[in-house]
Amino acid sequence: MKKTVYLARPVPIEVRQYLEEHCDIIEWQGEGRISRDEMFELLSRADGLLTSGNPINAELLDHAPNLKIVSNVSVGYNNYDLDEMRARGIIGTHTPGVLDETVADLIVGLMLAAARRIPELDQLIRQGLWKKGMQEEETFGLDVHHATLGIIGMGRIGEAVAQRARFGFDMNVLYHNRNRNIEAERKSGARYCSMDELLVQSDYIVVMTPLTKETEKLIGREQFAKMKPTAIFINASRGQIVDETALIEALQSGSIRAAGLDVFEVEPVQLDNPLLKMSNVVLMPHVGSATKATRIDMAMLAAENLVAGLSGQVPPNVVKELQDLH
Ligand code: 8YV
Repeated sequence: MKKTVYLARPVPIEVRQYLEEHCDIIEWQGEGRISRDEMFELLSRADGLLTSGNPINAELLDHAPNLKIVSNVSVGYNNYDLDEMRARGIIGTHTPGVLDETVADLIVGLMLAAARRIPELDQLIRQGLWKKGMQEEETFGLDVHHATLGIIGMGRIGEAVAQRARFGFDMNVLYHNRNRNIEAERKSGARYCSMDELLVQSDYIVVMTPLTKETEKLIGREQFAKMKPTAIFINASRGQIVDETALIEALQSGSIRAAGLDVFEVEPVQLDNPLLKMSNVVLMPHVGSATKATRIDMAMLAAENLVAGLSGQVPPNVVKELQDLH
């Protein structure tokens, strides 16, 4: 008898077809957003859940008596309450690897856009402000080539960024991580250093750590104060890793030069957020992995994780904190 999978988000047709071969799919068929009670009704019938971002907490799990596996269509899994999942013997999976290059592309795009003021100067032209006799200094940006890049969190995506920096822009790459990443050092010549040295030495600072209890608000007033006044700060990981009030203050005071952000403390970012009024900030709507090919790959990997977990196999991408459950 096929297991029942609750699709809490849409999936590409080829992924739906794959799932239908192996499972019975249930999903919200109504208009607008699903209500809490309607979601709980679907969960009450589910053996597996495919999601990206639903908080997997005690309340949700208490309404899912048959649930065996939760599959995130994302590499991050800060939506998982790992203790509650463990207490119930429910495994959680994620989608590492398939999105690394796509996210790294966006991070380099944010670096270039912030350094050369691409959105700001694009608007200058569209608003008819490009005038003969303009002072050249009005359009100056910063060089990326041969500058120093500091990567906080040298995982797979950090490694992909380091390679782009080293071989695309001849950058000097520093990194700070819980542990040395010898492979990254070998592949891109990245040099391990302390957080303080990275903050003081770097022209570009990229945060790429997972969001955990340890990394929440990792970058705050103290860290911004150590950065160069010409530093450009990039975050495409999770907004909560940064004290956003401290970031706003650093940008407004000139303590750092600019920022490129794909993630925010509150998403979607609110219209009254001061970041939206700053010309030295490049904003993207949490689209690090948002190319068609990559999102198909992520959804397919999440589906394969689900099917493996529901057929008694060890899914290939169980999150490390729950790997002993299977
Ligand atoms: C997902 C993300 O890529 O992968 C992650 O951790 O940050 C997300 O952007 C997106 O939700 C697609 O599922």
